[in-house]
Amino acid sequence: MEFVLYEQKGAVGVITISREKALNALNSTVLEELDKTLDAVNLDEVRALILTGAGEKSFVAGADIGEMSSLTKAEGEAFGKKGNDVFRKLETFPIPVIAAINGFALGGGCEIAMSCDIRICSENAVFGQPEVGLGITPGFGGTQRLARLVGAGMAKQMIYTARNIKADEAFRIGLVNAVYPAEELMPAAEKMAADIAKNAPIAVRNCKKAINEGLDVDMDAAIVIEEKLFGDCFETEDQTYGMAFFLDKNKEKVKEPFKNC
Ligand code: DAK
Repeated sequence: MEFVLYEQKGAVGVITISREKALNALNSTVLEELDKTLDAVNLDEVRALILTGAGEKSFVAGADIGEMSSLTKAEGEAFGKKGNDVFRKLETFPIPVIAAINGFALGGGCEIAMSCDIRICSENAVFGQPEVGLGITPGFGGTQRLARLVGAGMAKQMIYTARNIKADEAFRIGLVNAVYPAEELMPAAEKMAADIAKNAPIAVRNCKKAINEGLDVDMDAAIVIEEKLFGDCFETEDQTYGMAFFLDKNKEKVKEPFKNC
């Protein structure tokens, strides 16, 4: 791959968008490579993913403005579909994805981070949806995901003004869960991913599905989704073992890793 690196560290996979010269901006090749990388993740072994950008300055500085500038309407639509498909693949990926945001997360960069389950960032991170200043609307889900994450009022302010915000403000409005000094960001992401990977994989996957699918429907339907996914955990080796371990009064016992994926 030219612009996307993938490394598996035990049960954690790390995807790095690596196009530093253009601050990791998303061109068609990056989007295609991201798609292929996700397809190649070994879901029998990997239980959580981290998505980050190469270098110290930028996570992703948006969609590639050079590539987009000369698109026709039909090409713009095709480019948008390519992005939306890969963002949706990330959002619905069976295992949790943590965005480790190490600098600029603008336009498509903010949007790809919002397609991940959890966002943490470095102190130098900058977030924004600058699209209206370029004559377009956010096109990779920004109008939808930002409003769901930070509320319609704050999303509208950020999108209409195209004003960037810094890490502390992103934390204050709930766009990121935590802010770290730059050198502590990846260790924190890896620790969080490892904490997730320790838990019962079928249960974690079902939690992701229940939260995502439940948010799209009313509470009565959401509870039915939860019931189904809750029931689905029973009779799995992990559920049998996890509960038996709790009930076992032997203080000397050591918890075994969960096995199923
Ligand atoms: N695209 C292409 N190249 C970019 C880029 C981008 N988004 N951002 C930065 N670069 C390149 C710069 O052109 C420069 O290249 P060289 O001149 O060295 O060749 C290099 O990265 C370093 O950038 P700067 O020299 O500008 O670095 P600074 O530190 O001075 O500034 C900056 C950093 C991040 C503030 C600045 O680069 C900047 O404002 N970049 C643009 C940020 C931006 O506006 N991003 C949003 C893009 S719009 C769609 C769906 C989605 C989208 C579009 C359509 N459809 C449904 C069809 C998404 C749109 C967007 O994301």
